[in-house]
Amino acid sequence: FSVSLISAPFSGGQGKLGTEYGAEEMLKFGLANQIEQMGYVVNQLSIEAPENLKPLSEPESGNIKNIQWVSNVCKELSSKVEQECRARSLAITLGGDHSLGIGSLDGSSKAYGDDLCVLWVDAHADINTFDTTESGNIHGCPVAVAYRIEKSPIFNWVQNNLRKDRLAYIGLRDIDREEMKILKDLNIKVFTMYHIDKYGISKVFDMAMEYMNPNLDRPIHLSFDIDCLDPIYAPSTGTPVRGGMTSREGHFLCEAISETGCLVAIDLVEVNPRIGDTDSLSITVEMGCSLIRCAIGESLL
Ligand code: DIR
Ligand code: MN
Ligand code: MN
Ligand code: MN
Repeated sequence: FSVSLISAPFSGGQGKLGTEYGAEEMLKFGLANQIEQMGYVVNQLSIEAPENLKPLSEPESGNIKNIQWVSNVCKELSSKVEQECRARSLAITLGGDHSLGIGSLDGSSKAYGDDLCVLWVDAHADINTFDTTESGNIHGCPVAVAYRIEKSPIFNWVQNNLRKDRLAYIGLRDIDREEMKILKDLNIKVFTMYHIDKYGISKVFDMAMEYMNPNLDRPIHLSFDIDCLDPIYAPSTGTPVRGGMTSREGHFLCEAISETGCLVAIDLVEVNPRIGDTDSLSITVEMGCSLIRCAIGESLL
């Protein structure tokens, strides 16, 4: 069984420099070696350098930042993720910011078709359209773009069979008003921090599976924004929100997904080594690596 680590050193989906170093820091911490020690064959690859994918100029796009650049980078990532998924290697995208989810979901869904189930684990819903976004940061929009809720022609290469009834969120606690409306109108399955407090993370995971993958026979893509965790456990990230998941809740979730045997792709995004001091950095980077290892079975007997 093999694992593909796909570095995606990109920060153009949001306003803070630094997420482009997330992948590098996790690799420097020894992630590839750690996964090899677990007995996997590791393929290390990288997307084409985002600097080389920068358009000469951006088209007029209202307040949306770097729209063509984000599109180019995500298209490149999509082809890498699709290729690794088709080779039946577990495709792990090391971000980078969460706009990359447009590319990674497109790639895995092109490889696995409409069976694909997506768990979006995040403090934020990331489902703004280009009309509803207040920040203009595309890392707040990837779900809308990937699921064709936002149909901007710049992203017309996004043509996949993702199904909104095979998507569930876990960990939300900072949802924009317009996002709330989209989630309700489209009847999307959401487990917020309230549900984690009320039922516990184990029950929440079971409910998510019961909803999208009751027989555990469909492939799962885990899109993990490190800011789903409380900032105590992941301080080096661009948009921290208090009241998040504990370290154990995050790890439990990864272990439970691993236990299904259905995991085919992971995104680990929004680690920003430029935010906070060196302690914050090592806490966050170690956390990212540890979560990935748990998701591929480190702590299962
Ligand atoms: C906000 C924040 N909803 C936005 N989103 C973030 O910019 O659209 N996503 N931080 O990760
Ligand atoms: Mn987030
Ligand atoms: Mn907000
Ligand atoms: Mn996110």
